Amino acid sequence: MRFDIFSVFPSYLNSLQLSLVGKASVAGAIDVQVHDLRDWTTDKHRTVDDTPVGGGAGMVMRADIWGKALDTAFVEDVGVENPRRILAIPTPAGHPLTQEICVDLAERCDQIVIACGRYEGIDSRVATHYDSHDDIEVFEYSLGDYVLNGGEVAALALVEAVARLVPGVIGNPESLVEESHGSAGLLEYPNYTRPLDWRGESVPPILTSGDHGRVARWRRDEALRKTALRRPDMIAALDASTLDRRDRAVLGQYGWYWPKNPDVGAHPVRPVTELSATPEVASHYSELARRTFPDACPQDMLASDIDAFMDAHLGRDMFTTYMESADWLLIGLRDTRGALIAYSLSSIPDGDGVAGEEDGAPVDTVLAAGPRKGPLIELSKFYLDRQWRGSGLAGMLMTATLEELSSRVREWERPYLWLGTNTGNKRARSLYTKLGFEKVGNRHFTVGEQNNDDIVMARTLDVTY
Ligand code: 6GU
Repeated sequence: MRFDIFSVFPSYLNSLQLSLVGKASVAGAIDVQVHDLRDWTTDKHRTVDDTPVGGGAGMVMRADIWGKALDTAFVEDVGVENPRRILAIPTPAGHPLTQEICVDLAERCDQIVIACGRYEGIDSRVATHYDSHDDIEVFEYSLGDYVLNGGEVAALALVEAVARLVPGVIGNPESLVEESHGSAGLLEYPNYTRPLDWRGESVPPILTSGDHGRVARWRRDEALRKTALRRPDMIAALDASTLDRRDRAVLGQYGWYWPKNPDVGAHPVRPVTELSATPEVASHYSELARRTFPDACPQDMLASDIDAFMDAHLGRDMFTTYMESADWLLIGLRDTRGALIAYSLSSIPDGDGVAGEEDGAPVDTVLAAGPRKGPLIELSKFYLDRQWRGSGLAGMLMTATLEELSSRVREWERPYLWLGTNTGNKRARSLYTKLGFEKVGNRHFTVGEQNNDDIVMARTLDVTY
């Protein structure tokens, strides 16, 4: 790989003679040539810039000087036939430079020519001109969202990032595998060495346990945590089908979820809680309700009864009522694209919080079941769209529901949340048990003509599972 760097401060690039890049040059794995742009000027003052056409502050570097300089690099024999050449131009207005791009450049290029601008940059025709050459690709790149005085630091960064990926430059290519921005798509886990105790800080004991499996798992947990905190954009770009149960437990703590059996290439999402939905989105709720309600009904229930029930309780108008009434709490979860993926609906008794006996509300059942006192809130609906079941999202929805209910009934003494679920719905029962509910009794629940046996479960509002 050959690098040609053009700058008005060539000595800025002397550091390329140091360290790994310097050694790789001496060994011949790479060839780095630095050029002084002023060598291509013809006037006494060796001028490389002029005022911007159209007016404005600063100076712009001249296309004619750059053209003469760069032409000399692009006719260089770089030791292969039909070399693949890149003109890299550092600029804060460029594409963000990434590890993926560096890997691609290291694999695909024979020569990288870097044109370091100063002042307000290089006349734009330079990029356009070389881009029109079939054998040259122009790549304008940026190191990040801040402004440097010139491209030299960015040239050093590009040479170092690409050169270390050229075969023969790094002694142990294995060290490239686990590093940040490597194939795992995560930031690297923290590293430690001796002394094991330093200024009162010790090395995590698991690392000295000798248990390689547990060390690997700990490192992955830490990499996931660090990435979740610092680079949520990288979590959102992960392939969810490559993440395991333990990954889910870690990322769930930072609000990330994905369907239980994600398609290959599906990404984790950080659902957003919708606490005060307004009637414009009532149809989102009724559509989700109509998709999910039949799943909670017993096998033998008549489709016509289910439809009639949904018409009466889960239509758009009903959701508008739930949204507008202080007696109901409706909470939704939306995915990254804004689609509604889960909701809960709670019925809050008014006044002093003493519930009435509606629809077989089992006040007595719940109160009789234990040393419980206080008003009862009914968790009337708690539904996740199908692909989200078993994803852990139910925990997020329950936490949001409990927290919001707690804040609404702060003055109540020991409030309880209860629900009825069909006796045959084992999945729901085991979920509610996981979410802190206990069975406290039974009730009958009528859908259409049919009488259904429900179990009644209850829990306190404090958020601990
Ligand atoms: Cl590549 N050049 C300059 N001048 N400033 C920058 C940059 C590049 N990347 C971030 N800031």
